[in-house]
Amino acid sequence: MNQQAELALDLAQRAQDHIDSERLQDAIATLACFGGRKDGGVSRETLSDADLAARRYLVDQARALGCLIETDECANLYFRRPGLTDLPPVLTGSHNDTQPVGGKLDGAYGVVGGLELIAALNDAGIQTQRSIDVVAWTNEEGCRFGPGAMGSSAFVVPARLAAYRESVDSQQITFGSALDAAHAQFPDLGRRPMSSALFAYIELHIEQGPVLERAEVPLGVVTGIQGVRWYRVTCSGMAAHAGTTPMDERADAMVAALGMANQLYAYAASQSVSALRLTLGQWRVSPGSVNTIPGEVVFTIDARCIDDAVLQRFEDELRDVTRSWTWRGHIDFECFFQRSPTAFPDAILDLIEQSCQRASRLAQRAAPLRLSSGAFHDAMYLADHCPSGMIFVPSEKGISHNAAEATAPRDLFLGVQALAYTVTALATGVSL
Ligand code: HGY
Ligand code: MN
Ligand code: MN
Repeated sequence: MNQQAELALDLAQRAQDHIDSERLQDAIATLACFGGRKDGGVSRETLSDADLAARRYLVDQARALGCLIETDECANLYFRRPGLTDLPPVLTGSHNDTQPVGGKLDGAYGVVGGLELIAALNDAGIQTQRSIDVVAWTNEEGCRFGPGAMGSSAFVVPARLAAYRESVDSQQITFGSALDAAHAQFPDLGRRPMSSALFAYIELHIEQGPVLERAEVPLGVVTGIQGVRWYRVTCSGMAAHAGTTPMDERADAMVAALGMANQLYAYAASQSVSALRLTLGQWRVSPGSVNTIPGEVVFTIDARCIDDAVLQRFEDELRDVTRSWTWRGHIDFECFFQRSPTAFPDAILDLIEQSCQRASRLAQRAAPLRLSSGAFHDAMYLADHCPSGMIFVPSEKGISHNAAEATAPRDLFLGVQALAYTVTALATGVSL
C-alpha cells in the first residue's frame, strides 16, 4: 500500500474514533421534531412546511460547523466541508423527506450522520484532500409527488426535471410550484449546477427490513438495490344510484378494481414469481359517496424484484389482466416510475466492509454482513454517476414507513463510525 493510502487510512481511523454518540442522538431527536407526531413518528413530506423548517434547521447546523451551503434547481441541499484541493468531492447524505406516517430515521439518519462526520473531522482537526459534501436530497419518498428519488435522479440527468415539475399532489399542487416556493424561502443560498463531477457517493441508511436484526449483525455492506416499477391503474365505469340500479346493469369501477387486484395478488403469490413483492398502496374512489356506485377507481401498484425479467413478466400479466376484464367500463394503466436493479462496485464494497469490520471489531460486535436492499434509495441513481455504495444498520423488527421505526443507539453510532472511516479514506487519498 502506498504512503498516501496509509495516511488516508490513519486519518480514517481518527475520524471514526471522533464520532460522538450523544451528539448524534441529539441531532436525530431534534430533526425528528420537524413534522413530529404524537405517536413518535414523523410526517415531513417533501417541500411541506415541516420539510422547509427542517431544511432551515439543517442549514443552521451546517453553518455552525463551518460548511459552505448551496442548493440546485431541484432544491437539493449541499453542505460542503472544503478540502485542500478542487478535485471532485466525496458526497454523502440521504433524503430529508418522509412518508406521510414515517419514522425518525428513514433518510434523516444519513443526513444527520453526514453532519456528525463533519463535526468529528472538525474535532479531530483533520484536513482532507477532497471536499466532503453532505446532501439532503429532495423528494426521495415520491409519495406526495411521484415518482420517487426525484432530487437525485434530476441531479444525475437534469433533463428529467422538466417532467418532474408537472407532477401533482392530491391538492393539485405541481412539484414545480412547490420547488419555486421552496427556493423563495432560501434566497441567500448559492446555486450549484446539477450533474457536477463526484469522486464517490456513500449513503448511510437503516435497512428497513429484518435481515440484519435476525442475523444479530449491526452493520450491513449493501451490494445493490432491487428493481422497482410504479403503475397507476384507472378503472372508469359509471356513477349511478346505489338503490335503483340493478346489479346486472352496473358499470361499477370498484368491482373491476377489486377483481383486478385479486388477480394480481394471486399472480404474485404463485410459486413462479415468489421473489416479486407487490403493494397496492394508494386508492382513490370517486365520487366517494356511500350511496353512489363508484364511477372511477384509481389505484397504484408498487412492484419490486431483484430480477428485472420478473418485473417485465409482471407487467405483461398486468396488461393481460387489464385486457381480459370484461365489463361495461374500461381500464387503463401507466408506468410512472421504473428503475432496474442496481449493483455497487467491488472497490466500494471492499472499502465499506473494511470500515464496518474495524467499527464492529472495536465494539466487540459481529462482523458485517453483505446484503442487497429491498428498499430503493438515492444511491440507485448516483450509481449511474460515480462509484457509489451504502452502509446499513438494523431496523428493529424490520419495521419502517411506520411511526414505530427504530434502531438501537449503539447500532446508529456504529453506522456513523463506518461512514466516517469510508468517506474520510476516500477524501484523503484512497483510490478507487
Ligand atoms: O420506497 C422505498 O423503497 C423508499 O423507502 N422510498
Ligand atoms: Mn429512505
Ligand atoms: Mn422511505
